[in-house]
Amino acid sequence: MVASFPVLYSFRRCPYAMRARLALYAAKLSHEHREVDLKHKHPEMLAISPKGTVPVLQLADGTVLEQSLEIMKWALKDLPLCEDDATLIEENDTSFKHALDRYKYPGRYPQENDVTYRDLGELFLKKLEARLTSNIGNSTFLDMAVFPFVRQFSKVDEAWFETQNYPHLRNWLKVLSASPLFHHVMEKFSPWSRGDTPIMISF
Ligand SMILES: N[C@@H](CCC(=O)N[C@@H](CS)C(=O)NCC(=O)O)C(=O)O
Repeated sequence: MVASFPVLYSFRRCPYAMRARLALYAAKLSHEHREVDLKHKHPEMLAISPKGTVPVLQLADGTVLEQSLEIMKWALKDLPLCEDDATLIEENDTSFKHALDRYKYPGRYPQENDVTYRDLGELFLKKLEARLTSNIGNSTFLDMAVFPFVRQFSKVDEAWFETQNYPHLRNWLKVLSASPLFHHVMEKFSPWSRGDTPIMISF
């Protein structure tokens, strides 16, 4: 059954779901929130998106958006995304995410321990640092698309990160982390079950 508001299947700590929520909340798009337990995914979600990843957004007309960037583009139709930013987002989603996962969970990739994934991740941080000399924390498409991932990277070893030469990046993380928008999207919800009173995010 299709609801009268878009329905978002989400997981609080997933960086892809976080960027989708940032976009929906920044655009003030009212929707129903369904928190997903990734170990027990809802049949309702799998029925519309069998690939089984979050976020998934089902629009009121039944259309299903099952990639975080698709959801962002739908929500932020009016926010410009320039070529350079699209290239950085692509790098975030490929080589930076690859390095982030291995830096964050070295035990999961023991065969690859000879590579310093922090160094590989820093290739991206350096580009972002250069890009952030202007226009920080304005909640542009780029900010929202990469912030959840860079935040995760910065938290793997905060003491190390604090001493590195990323003044703009650090400030950008600080501004966005302290923003009402970020606090709002990080609200905690229990996993949704059919029959629950819908959690409406209303604007
Ligand atoms: N390309 C997808 C990636 C989404 C993704 O990988 N989400 C993770 C959580 S962060 C997920 O749902 N994984 C499935 C699982 O853990 O079972 C997007 O951009 O939306």
